[in-house]
Amino acid sequence: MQLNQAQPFPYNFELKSTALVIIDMQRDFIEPGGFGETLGNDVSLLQAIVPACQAVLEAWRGVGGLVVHTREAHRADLADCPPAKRNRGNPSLRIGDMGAMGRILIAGEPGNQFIAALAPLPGEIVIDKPGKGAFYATPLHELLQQEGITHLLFMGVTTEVCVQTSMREANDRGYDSLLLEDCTESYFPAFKAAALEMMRAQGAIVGWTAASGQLLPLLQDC
Ligand code: TIU
Repeated sequence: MQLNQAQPFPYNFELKSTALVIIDMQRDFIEPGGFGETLGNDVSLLQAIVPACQAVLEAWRGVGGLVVHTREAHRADLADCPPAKRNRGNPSLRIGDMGAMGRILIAGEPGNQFIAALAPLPGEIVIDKPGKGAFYATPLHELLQQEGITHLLFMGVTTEVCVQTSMREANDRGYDSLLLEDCTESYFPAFKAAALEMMRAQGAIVGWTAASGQLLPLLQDC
C-alpha cells in the first residue's frame, strides 16, 4: 500500500508488517481533573481528535491490523517514577497525589483508564510505560519484532511529548513511522505544527506525516 500524499514523500507499507500505535489516549490527558490539567493545560483541545482516531481504529481493526495502545502509568509505590519527573515544574498535583480521578498517573486508577471511545479489545497489545517514550522500560520492541512489524502508524497525545519521543525511539530501532496528522494533538497548537515539521524535515529524518483521510480509502479497498 502507498500513501501517495504523505509528507515529505510517499510512504509505502504492508498490512502484515505494520502496527497502529495509539499513544496515551487515557483520561489523565483528555479529561478534566487529570495529569494534563494539573500541569495547567486546557484538555478540550485534545478531545477534538477522538472521532478521527476512532475512525482509523475501526478501519484498522476491520482489516485485521495489529493494534498497540500505550498508557503513561506509574506503579503505586512510585518505584518507576524518578524524583526528577515527579518534582518537575509547579503542577497543582504531582504524580501519585490524589486527584479528581484517583491518584495522578498511577496504574489502575480511574484517570489512568483509556477513554471509552478508544478502549482496547481483547488481544490488542497494551503497554504501560513509565516514560514519555513507548519503548523505554517496556517490552514493546520485542513484541513488535515477534510480530514481524517494520512500519508503525502513530496516533495519540501529545504530539511533541509522548508521540514525538516514541517516534524518535522507533526511528532509532529501525522502524519506518508515519504520524496521522489529524489524529494527534498538543495542548500547544504551535508545538504540534513544529513537531510535524521537524519530524518530516530533512527527508523524513524521524518519519512521515499524512492525514487520516488518505489512509481510510486504502483500508476500505483491502
Ligand atoms: N504534558 C504533555 O504534553 N504530555 C505528557 O506529559 N505525556 C504525554 O504526552 N502522553
